[in-house]
Amino acid sequence: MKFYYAPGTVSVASAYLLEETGVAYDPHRIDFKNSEQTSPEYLAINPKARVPALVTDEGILTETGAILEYLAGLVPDRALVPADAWQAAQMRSVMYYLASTAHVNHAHKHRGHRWATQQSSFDDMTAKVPETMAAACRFMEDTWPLSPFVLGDAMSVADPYLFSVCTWLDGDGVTIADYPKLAAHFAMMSARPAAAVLRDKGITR
Ligand SMILES: N[C@@H](CCC(=O)N[C@@H](CS)C(=O)NCC(=O)O)C(=O)O
Repeated sequence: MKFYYAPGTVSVASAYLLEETGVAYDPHRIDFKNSEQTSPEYLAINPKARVPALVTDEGILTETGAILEYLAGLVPDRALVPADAWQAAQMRSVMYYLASTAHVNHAHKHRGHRWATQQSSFDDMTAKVPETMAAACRFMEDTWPLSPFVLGDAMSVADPYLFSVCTWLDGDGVTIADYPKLAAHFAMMSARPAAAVLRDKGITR
């Protein structure tokens, strides 16, 4: 499978799971500095002009949550989506929160042009990011098990998703050490072999 990513983005979540599961993939880096995500060639792959995108035998898949669940389905023995309906819903609750709140908070730092046109609006949005990301961290710390995995004893696809978001915290002005459970989760995920491979490949910084 061909996997389109950019270092330091949410595509790290899918890259992590690809490494964690051992599913074979061919990584293809999209050069944000040269706006490759808006090139005609890439728009033919993902018309949303975003990463990640995964080219499978069945078609092209976008959206982190969908890619993660697809990969989990390829390795059913790993049980990365809980069989229990309540646990599976808890996992999706985490993932929807990361996608619709934490990621959107983070995007206000450099992607203000999605929502506004004035430089003063961009500046205001950027200035707010440490506060909104800290609020997200407080919510996650106080609400999720995170012991050691997001859902508790067993790893799920929510774990690499949270890992990718935590790679942003330092740059977003948040001190992860202020959130001991989150910090322990990030340290644990950073110490797994999959994370080392991502560092070697330059997919995480
Ligand atoms: N909901 C999408 C969001 C993907 C997304 O926003 N990716 C960002 C990187 S974190 C991107 O490709 N940005 C390119 C741009 O804004 O030009 C997902 O979770 O996969």
